[in-house]
Amino acid sequence: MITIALSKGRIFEETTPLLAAAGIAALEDPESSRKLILPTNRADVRLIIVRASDVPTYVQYGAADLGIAGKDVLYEHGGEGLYQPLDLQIARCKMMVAVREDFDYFGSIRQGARLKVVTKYVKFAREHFADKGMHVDLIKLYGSMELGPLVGLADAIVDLVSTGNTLRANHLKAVEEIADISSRLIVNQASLKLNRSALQPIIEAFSSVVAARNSANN
Ligand code: PRT
Ligand code: MG
Repeated sequence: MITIALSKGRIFEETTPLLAAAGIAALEDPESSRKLILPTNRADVRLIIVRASDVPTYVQYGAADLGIAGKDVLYEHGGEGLYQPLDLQIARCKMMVAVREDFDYFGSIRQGARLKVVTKYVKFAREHFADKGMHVDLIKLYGSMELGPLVGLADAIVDLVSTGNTLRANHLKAVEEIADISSRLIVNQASLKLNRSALQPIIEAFSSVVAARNSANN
């Protein structure tokens, strides 16, 4: 049995065409089903639906052979035990620093102010501000970072931005870009050694879709 760990929402949606290229289709929709283990059209393949930030953990310990996770999640996880053969170029966004529209971010940095920053992405944030030589107080949140600067919890946020609609709706502005984010295929290292003949065709099918999309965009 091959087990593939996915999160519902954007990753599941953008993975569906990749699975189709490998001849795999879920038999139920995770948005409407309450099942955590979804059978597929192939008796030897099943999908497990977990939180986006838990995908690397399931794959690391071999509870799933394959998974798909954002670079944000992989970086915070650390990547131990994971083989990362392919950037799938899906669920793209940017890791950014944002502040209130009326906050003079670069002015406060020039004055050497010690900023308070809320984020779910503590490793990204710590490294970004260390590279800039800035001392900040990092406050860990698990969601809705955008609220932090609006209620005085923080001066800045480090969060993912795709359309920018969430920032605009909350009168925030992006002031710095930290990284381009997309999702990667991750593989349990031991599974790949023991079960290469079953996993390799799936990896190759995903890889052909990515290559075809890249050449269509160039
Ligand atoms: O939602 P949950 O707490 O369960 O977990 P999650 O947010 O980690 O998972 P999910 O499914 O929302 O995201 C899965 C992956 O999609 C992330 O790990 C990213 O790699 C990627 N991704 C791509 C995004 C976004 N775009 C994105 N826009 N993840 C989150 N967002 C959020 C962002 O945090 C912000 O709150 O969407 C909001 C901003 O979006 P815009 O379009 O208004 O700019
Ligand atoms: Mg989310």
